[in-house]
Amino acid sequence: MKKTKFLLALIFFISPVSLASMQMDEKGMVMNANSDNLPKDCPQISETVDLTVHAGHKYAAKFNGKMFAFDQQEWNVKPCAKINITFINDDQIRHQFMIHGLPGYLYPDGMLHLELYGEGELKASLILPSQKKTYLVHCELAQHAEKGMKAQLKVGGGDGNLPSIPAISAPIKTDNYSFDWTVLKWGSIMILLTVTLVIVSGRWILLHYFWLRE
Ligand SMILES: [Cu+2]
Repeated sequence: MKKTKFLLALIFFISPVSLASMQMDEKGMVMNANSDNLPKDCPQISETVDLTVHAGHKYAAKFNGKMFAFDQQEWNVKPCAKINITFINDDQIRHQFMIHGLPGYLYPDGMLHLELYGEGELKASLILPSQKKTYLVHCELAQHAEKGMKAQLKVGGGDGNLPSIPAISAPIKTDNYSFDWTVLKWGSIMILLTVTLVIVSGRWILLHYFWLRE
């Protein structure tokens, strides 16, 4: 009897978790994809967009001080659009494509999560609500977003820019790449003294030993 109660309690406890749909294999995983369920505020799908997103180190090359990036930093779709995402990881390390702020009744934790453990490709669909909103897209692995893997998805023009999107918005905390001249203080004084000494003594040697002899 106790065992049955325990099992029932366990099932009750686990069941909300099972709402989150998840596909997983040896190369990656997709969590909370939704290709059929319309958001409450959408009478129908307004447009279907095929979106290919690349993730990799090479896409960060054009951004000063960045290490990882998506090939694009912004996408624009209509309210109630369905997006068929093809996520491609060009690196040999893990990368994610996560969209945050989605309605919780369709996407548990308000999130769509695609992840590749290395080079590869994944597909997933989602349907967006009608609200004009800017959704955060990023890779949540430690330091990947801070190092550039951050983007935004605008629905109906969005509701502004998110901070720290490479080449789109100013960072919250700016990295400083200016040269610290104070480290050169003593070094430069020594160099200046040496150069002056060489010039002065050189002139003196030339004057006294060669030119003035005759
Ligand atoms: Cu990453």
